[in-house]
Amino acid sequence: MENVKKIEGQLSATGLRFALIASRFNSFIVDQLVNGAVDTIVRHGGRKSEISIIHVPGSFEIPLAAKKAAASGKFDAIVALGAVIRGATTHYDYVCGQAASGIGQVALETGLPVTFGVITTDTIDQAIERAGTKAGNKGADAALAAIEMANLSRILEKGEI
Ligand code: INI
Repeated sequence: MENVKKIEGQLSATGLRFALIASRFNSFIVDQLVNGAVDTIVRHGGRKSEISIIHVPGSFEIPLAAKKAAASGKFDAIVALGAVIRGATTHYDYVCGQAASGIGQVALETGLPVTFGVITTDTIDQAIERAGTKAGNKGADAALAAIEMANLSRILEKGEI
């Protein structure tokens, strides 16, 4: 649209530092999300040496680790990676709810971009589809969102608007 000021983050990871918070639960899926996230960061100009992978037991524990990583001041963005697959119990709903709201809360409380690469599905097949097969790779998507938000945050914090 003409005469409208467009403000958006670039998709360049050059010079940016990332923390990937990865759950060990359902690691056969989460490992693929981690691979997708690292690949996306590197393909957008980031360096592997500027990526830290922080492991937590399950998706429920991601928010606390993300909060502490944000407080360290060592990262420009955080990518939360996990896989919550519905079982026969209601555990799924509690883990999903806590992971989603906790991750969002960390971003708002700390002001650091924290993106959501936690797959929530009914079946293992659906999770596999979202971890680098038919439905793309949600880890790669979350890493791309983190790159964009880190650059957008810099623009907004500098007041270049
Ligand atoms: N954690 C997950 O990351 N995915 C799951 O599917 C899952 N299920 O189904 O139970 C899960 N549970 C563990 C949870 O995240 C905590 O680690 C655990 O409750 C200890 O606090």
